[in-house]
Amino acid sequence: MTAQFGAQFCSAAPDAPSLARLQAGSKLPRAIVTQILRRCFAIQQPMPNVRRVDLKPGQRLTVVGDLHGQLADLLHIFSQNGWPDENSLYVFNGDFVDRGPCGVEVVLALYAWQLCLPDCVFLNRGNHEDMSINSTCVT
Ligand SMILES: [Mn+2]
Repeated sequence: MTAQFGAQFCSAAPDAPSLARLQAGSKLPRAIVTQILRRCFAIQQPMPNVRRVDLKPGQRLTVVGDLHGQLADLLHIFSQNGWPDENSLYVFNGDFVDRGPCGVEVVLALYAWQLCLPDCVFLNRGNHEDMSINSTCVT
């Protein structure tokens, strides 16, 4: 998975596995979804429960919370604030899913970015990423 995968994933490029296509009702190829989930599990499993974010000079940090399946909101934030990179770190404070219509797409986009830039994209699990909550949440 290349460092550009996250941007490609979120772009509207015709040859990219893009979220814009997902929004239009297309499905991602199973192989891509499986690859994202497996690779993300592999890098997340050894991570500590609490990850410290130390900003270096020139770096900025954006904290995003409660996306709740709102893919349009995530893409709007990226369009206004820029893609994550080594000078623009993001912390996503949980509640990625439930309530909104695109929880799977939001999670896959966040995972894709974390895979590409694990030291720039931080994901904190919210209570809606707990089985007991999201198995009972009605949208
Ligand atoms: Mn919430």
